[in-house]
Amino acid sequence: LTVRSPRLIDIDRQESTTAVRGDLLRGLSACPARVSPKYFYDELGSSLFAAITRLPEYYPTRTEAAIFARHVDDIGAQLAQGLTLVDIGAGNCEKAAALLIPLRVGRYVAVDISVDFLGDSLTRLQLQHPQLPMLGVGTDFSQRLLLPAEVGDGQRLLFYPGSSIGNFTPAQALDFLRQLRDAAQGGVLLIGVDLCKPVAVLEAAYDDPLGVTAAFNRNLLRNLNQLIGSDFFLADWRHVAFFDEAQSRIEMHLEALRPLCVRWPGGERAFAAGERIHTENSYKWRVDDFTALLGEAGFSEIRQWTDERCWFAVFLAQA
Ligand code: AVJ
Repeated sequence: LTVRSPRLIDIDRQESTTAVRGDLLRGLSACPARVSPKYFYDELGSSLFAAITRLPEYYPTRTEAAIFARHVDDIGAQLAQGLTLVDIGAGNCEKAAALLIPLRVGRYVAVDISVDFLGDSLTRLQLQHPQLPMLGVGTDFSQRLLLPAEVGDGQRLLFYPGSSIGNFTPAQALDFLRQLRDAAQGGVLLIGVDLCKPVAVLEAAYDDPLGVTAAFNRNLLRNLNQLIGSDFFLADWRHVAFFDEAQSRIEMHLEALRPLCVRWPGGERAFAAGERIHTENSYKWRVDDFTALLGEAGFSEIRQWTDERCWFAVFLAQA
């Protein structure tokens, strides 16, 4: 038996490494220093994130999966069959894999910044669904979501699970939802959103005792060394994660353990002991506020499902 290998297109291949370099150097030179969370996801970073989703403290992935498992028939009843499922930030494609059959998906398109990781994930998934047309799209959608014509003209179900929307500030989230609405071309959006909950639960999820989240955060420095030729020494940096009530977000930082200087070809940056690099925000929403945001972005017929603790919500909305 031969199974076709899924087609892969890499949209940003030509997007010069100089753009990435410029972006990173600007952030590293800023005060306070910052690096976009999109740089977490090199191959090892993507694997570390997959490990995070299996941690007992990291509730979002399993809570969302339980919501889907429990309500998939109800969700499917709202949808036509044969839709093109467009998985934004597909990663290991695990979340969508569980929905392909129950939602009677006709075509699967996986979009992710990490195209190498995507290729492996899709090849595995194609073995389980030999008949399902699949396409992988490598693109950095964090600035601008543009889907190539190869996605096809089937009715679209845009899938943005895992509360990745949480990386955006509310203003950025509104802008991104509008882009999702355009990309849906009159179809629907299925999106997972992490909700406000006791601070101790949140902070444990982002600072686990096994240290996987710390490794995920510090791996960013390895990736930076690769990308810009810097000389970050990982043992000099510690993982910091806390909930900021005022902004309703988890912040992750890397904190210098001693005064140090990081060098790269053409530049350097000194850090005082305790100085931080801001690496991620993960906003936590209230159901009513996110419903309002979807409405503001132009979505209608908004439905929502949650777990019994109301820790996570899945929204379905008409584009
Ligand atoms: C992939 C952005 C949803 O914010 O929970 C997990 C990333 N960072 N642990 C999140 C993450 C640290 C994750 N998102």
